[in-house]
Amino acid sequence: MARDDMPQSDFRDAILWHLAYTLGKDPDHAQVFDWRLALSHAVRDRIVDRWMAATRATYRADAKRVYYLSMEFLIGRLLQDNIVNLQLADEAQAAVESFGLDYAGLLLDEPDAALGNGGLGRLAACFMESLATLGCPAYGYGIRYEHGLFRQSFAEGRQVEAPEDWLEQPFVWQFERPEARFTLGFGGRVATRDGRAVWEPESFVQAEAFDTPVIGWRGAWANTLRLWAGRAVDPFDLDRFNAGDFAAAVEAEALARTISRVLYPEDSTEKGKRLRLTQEYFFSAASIRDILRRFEADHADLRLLPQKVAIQLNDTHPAIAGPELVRILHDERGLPFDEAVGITRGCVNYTNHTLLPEALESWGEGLFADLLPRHLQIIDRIDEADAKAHPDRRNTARGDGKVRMGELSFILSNRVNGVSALHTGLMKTTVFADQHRIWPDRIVNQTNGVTPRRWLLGCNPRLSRLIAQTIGDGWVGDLEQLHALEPHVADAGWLDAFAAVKAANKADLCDWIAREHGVALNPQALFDVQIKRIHEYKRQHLNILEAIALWQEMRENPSADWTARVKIFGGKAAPGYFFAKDIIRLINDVAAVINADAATNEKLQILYLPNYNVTLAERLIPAADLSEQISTAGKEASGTGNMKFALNGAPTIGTLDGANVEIRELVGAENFFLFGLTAEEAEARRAVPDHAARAIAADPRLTRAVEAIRSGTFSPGEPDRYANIVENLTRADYFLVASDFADYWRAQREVDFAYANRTEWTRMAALNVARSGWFSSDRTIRGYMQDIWNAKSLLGQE
Ligand code: CR1
Repeated sequence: MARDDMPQSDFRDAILWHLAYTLGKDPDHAQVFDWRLALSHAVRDRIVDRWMAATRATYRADAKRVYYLSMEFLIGRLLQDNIVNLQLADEAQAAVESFGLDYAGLLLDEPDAALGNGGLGRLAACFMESLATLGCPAYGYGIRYEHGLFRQSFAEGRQVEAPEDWLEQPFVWQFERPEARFTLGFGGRVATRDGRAVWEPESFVQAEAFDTPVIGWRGAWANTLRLWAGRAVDPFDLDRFNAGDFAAAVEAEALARTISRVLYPEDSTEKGKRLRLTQEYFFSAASIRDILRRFEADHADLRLLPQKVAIQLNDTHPAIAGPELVRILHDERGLPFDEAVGITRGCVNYTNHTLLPEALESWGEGLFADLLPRHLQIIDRIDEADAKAHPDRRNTARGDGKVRMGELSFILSNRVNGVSALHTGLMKTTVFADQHRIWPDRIVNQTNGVTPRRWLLGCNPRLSRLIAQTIGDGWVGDLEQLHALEPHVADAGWLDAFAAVKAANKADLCDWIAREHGVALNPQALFDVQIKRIHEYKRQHLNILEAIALWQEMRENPSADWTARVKIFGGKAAPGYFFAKDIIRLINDVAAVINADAATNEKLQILYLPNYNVTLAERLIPAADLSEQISTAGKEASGTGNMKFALNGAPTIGTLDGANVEIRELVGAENFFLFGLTAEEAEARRAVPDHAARAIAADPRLTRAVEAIRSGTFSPGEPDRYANIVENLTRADYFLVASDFADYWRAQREVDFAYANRTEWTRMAALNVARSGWFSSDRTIRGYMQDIWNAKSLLGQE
C-alpha cells in the first residue's frame, strides 16, 4: 500500500496505513503501543466527517448551542467507547486479531484520562456522550490538565500519591488549535475613562484550545470537548537566555503552564487557593470569549444571546463566567449594566452538586480583589441591586469579607438545579432557602444519569448480549426498553443465563485480581463492592466496622452457615484529608489481619484495590453482587455509581439518600436493602447528647468492633494508630456511623440470607437491570434540554 491509497473502507488497511504513514512504523517492529495508536487513528478518521457534518448543521440551522462549563471531565479511556459508539467492535476486533494481537490488551494499553475527581467529573463525561447521542449541539469546556488526578498506591496500607502522566504519550483524540487562543488578564487595577470602568490587568496568560470530538451512539452526531491549556504570551526571553540566565528565560512559560498543570491543587495554602481561583477564571474567561466569538460571527444584536446560548455551570467552579460575561457586555461592548446582567441571567444556569458546607466555595475578598478587581466591583453591584430589590434577603454573595460562589451562581442564573429529588428538596429548605423564597421558580430538579453505552454495552458485553438476544438492541439508545426483560425474569432458563453472565464476569475479575494483585478470591462468595471517593459522609468506616464485627462473630461461631463474602473497596482520598487517609489505612490493616485468619478466610476476604479510576470501575461493576451506598442520609447529593451497579445487576444496600431513593422506588423496595436514619431523623439525632456513645453502648457488636480498633488488633505494636477514628466514632460522630450501625448489620444479614437463595437473588438482580432504564443520562439530558436550556435536537439535519 502506498501513501496515496489512504483506505476508506477496509479497516485492516486503515490500521496498516496509519502504522506506516502516521506513526512511521514497520509492522514487523511495531509494539502494542504503536498498534493501539494506529487503531485509534483509524477509528478517529471515522469520527471526523460526522463531527464536521454536525458542526456545519449547527451553523446552518443557527441553532441554540449548549455550553457545559466544567472544571472536570473524567473521560477515562476513549478508544473502546468510540469503537462501541461507531458500532465497529466486530470489525476492529477481527482486524486486530488478524495481526496476531490481543484485542482486549490493545484497548487496555490506552491511559485512563483522569481529568476529574469523582462523580461530578464523570457526570460531565456521561453528559457529553448523551448530548452527542441526542444530537444536541453542545460544547464541553474545561482544562487540559497535564497531570490529572494523582495515581494512588499503598505503602504499609497508607495512601501514596504519585503524579499521573497521561499526556506523556500522544493523546490521539485531540486536535490542537494553535489559532484558537485568547489572552487573559489577571490582577492590576480598574481605571475610569470617560465615566467608564476599564480593567487594566497586571499580567497576561494565553489559553490555547485542544479539541476532542465526542461521538454519540451509532455515530449519528458529534460534539466538541474543548480543553484549555495555559501558555505564556512571550514564552521565551532571548535577552535573558543570551545573558546566560537560562531558567529565567523560560520562567513566563513555566508559570503560565502551571495553570493547566494539575487538577485541584491543594488549597490548604494561600498559594494553592490563588492558583485554584486562577484556574477557574482562566477556563471560564477563555470559554466566554470563545462563546461570544462564535455568536458574534453570525449575529450583530447581543440581546439575542439568550436565544442562541445556554451556559451550564457544573457546580460553582466556573461561576466567575457570569461576572465575566457581564463585564464584557457592559465594559467592552457598552451595553447598559442592567441589560448586561439580564442577558447574562438569560444564558447562565447552575447545577449544585453538594450541600456539604466545606465544599461550597468562597474566596477571601483580598485574594479576589487582587486577582479580579473589576469582577469584584461587578459582583458587588449586582448583589447590592438584589439586596435593594429584596430587602428581606439574608444570604448574599458578599459579606463577612467573602465572595460566596453558590450565592453568586444563584443570583446570576436563569435556572438552578439539584441532582436528585431529595437533594433538590433539601436545597430549597437549607442552603438556598432564602433565595428559593424570593425566586420560587428558579430551582428545578434533574436527577443524574449514566450513559448506557459505556456503563452497560461497553463494560458488560456478556449481559449486553443476553439482553440483545432477549429484547433486541433498541435499549442502547432507549434504555427504558429494559422493562421488556421483566416477563423473562419468571423464566428459569433465562434466569440461569443471567446468573451465568454474572458468574463469568466474576471469574474474569478473579483472574485479573490474581494476576495483578496476587490474591485468590473465592468466586462463589458474594462480591460486596464499595467504590467511590473516600469521605466521612460516604462512610467506608461503617462498612469496615461491619466487616470487623462479622469477622469476630465468625470466629466465635465458625461452624455456622455463613454466607461467604468478599468485600472490595476502591477509592482515593484528597491528599490533605487526613481522616480519610486514616480510613484507607484502617481498611488495609483490617484486611491484612482478616485475610490471614485461616479460621475465617474462606468466608470473609477484604480487598482494597489501589488507584481506583474509570477503568477499574468498568471491571468491578459488572462483577459486583452488592452495591454499597451507605452515606449518611442528606449528604450524598445523588450518586451515579449507585445507578451503574443497579443497571449491571447488583442490588443496593443503602440509606435513603440521594438517588438511592429513586432507585428504590423504581426497582421496588423488595429488591433493595434499606437501612438507616432518614435525612430528617439524622438531623434530629445529631441534637441528641452523646448519641454516639449511646449507640455504641447499646450494641455489643459495635462495642466489640470499636474496642478491637482501639486496642490495636489491627495495628499491633501501635494501638493508638487509630486514636483519631476511635475518638471521632465515640464522640462527635457527625456522620452517625454508630447510630446507623445496628440497622446496617441487620440489613447485611438480610443480604446474607437472600444471597443463600441463589434463584431468588438472581431474580432480584435481574429486576434491578430491568427497572433501571430511567437512569440513562439520555433521560437526564432530555430534561435539561426541555426545562433548563430550551435546546433542540438536530438529529437528521446533519
Ligand atoms: C456528589 O457528591 C453526585 C455528583 C454528580 C458530587 C455526588 O453525590 O452524584 O456530584 N458532588 O452530581 C461533588 O463532587 C463538588 O461536589
